Amino acid sequence: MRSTRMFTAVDSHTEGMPTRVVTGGMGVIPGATMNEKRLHFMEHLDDVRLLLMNEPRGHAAMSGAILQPSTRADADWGVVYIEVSGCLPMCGHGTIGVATVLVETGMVDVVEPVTTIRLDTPAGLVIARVAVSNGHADSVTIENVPAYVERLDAVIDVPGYGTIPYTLAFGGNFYAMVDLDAVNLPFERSRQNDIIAAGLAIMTAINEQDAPHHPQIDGVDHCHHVEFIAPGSDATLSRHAMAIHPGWFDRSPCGTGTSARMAELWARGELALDTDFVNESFIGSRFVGRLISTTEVEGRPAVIPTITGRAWVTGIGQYLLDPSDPFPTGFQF
Ligand code: PYC
Repeated sequence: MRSTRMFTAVDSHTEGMPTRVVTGGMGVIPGATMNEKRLHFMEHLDDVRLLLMNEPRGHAAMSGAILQPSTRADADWGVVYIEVSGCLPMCGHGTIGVATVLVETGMVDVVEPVTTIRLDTPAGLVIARVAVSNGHADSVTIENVPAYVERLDAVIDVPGYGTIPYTLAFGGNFYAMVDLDAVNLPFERSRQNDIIAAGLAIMTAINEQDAPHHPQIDGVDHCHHVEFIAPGSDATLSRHAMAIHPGWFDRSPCGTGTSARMAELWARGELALDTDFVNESFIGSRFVGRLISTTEVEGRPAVIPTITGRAWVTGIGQYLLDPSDPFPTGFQF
């Protein structure tokens, strides 16, 4: 066996969605903040993401998180998120996976019944409270960065689809929320290719015609997520299909998407603080969200969301790169 790279990772899934938590092999990424590390990684180290996320080590909907030393005094660990689409500023299912792995591997001091882990993410400080019994991480509640609505009840001209109503909100990433009825598609996995095609057309139209920019987080300047809301959804229980660039669905209920959706429902006056909101994924798995306080982001009314979900450790692996491997950055099929 020969290898020029070796990464150690603990694999997990959060309500169906994988998080490959990279615990070794990366070293310290340059950057004074976690977002600077994310931007440096994207520019200079992206081959690592491609190796670990793409086939044959990953797959078309692969996602992960690289552990880093925190850059802030008030956090325990830093995280750079990686997935097939790039490096997100924040990932909810990924954070639930990271917190579960940190507890179950003993990489943090484990306290029962609740272990609190403060995470330095590119989008800001995220607090994970892990419910632990007999050493097992039973569930994780993350306190997310501020979520806010950027555009309520906007419309966009989408070639091939006409004028589509949408709401754009930030919950750690920008989400365009669109009723599935608006693109005349049913909430059925048998129509997943059509739903992805509509999602990609909508995100392309938004990015070409009116790309969003986060006022405080450098490099957050596009919409790569379309949250298609299923008929019958309301502020108590919402079902959705989350279409993600360049063409896959979140298997989990999407923590940052759930945050954006709650910000929308709050802006409409439909979701009050301290009220449970259940968000269901395309595969039927669920997160429970809550809004715990209000704040503001550069003058925009904003809310602090919490998201509760579960993750399970699925394996521990060492991922190698043999120098003769013809696919050093993997491939997408
Ligand atoms: O859970 O925030 C999330 C997420 C983003 C993309 C996939 N999952």
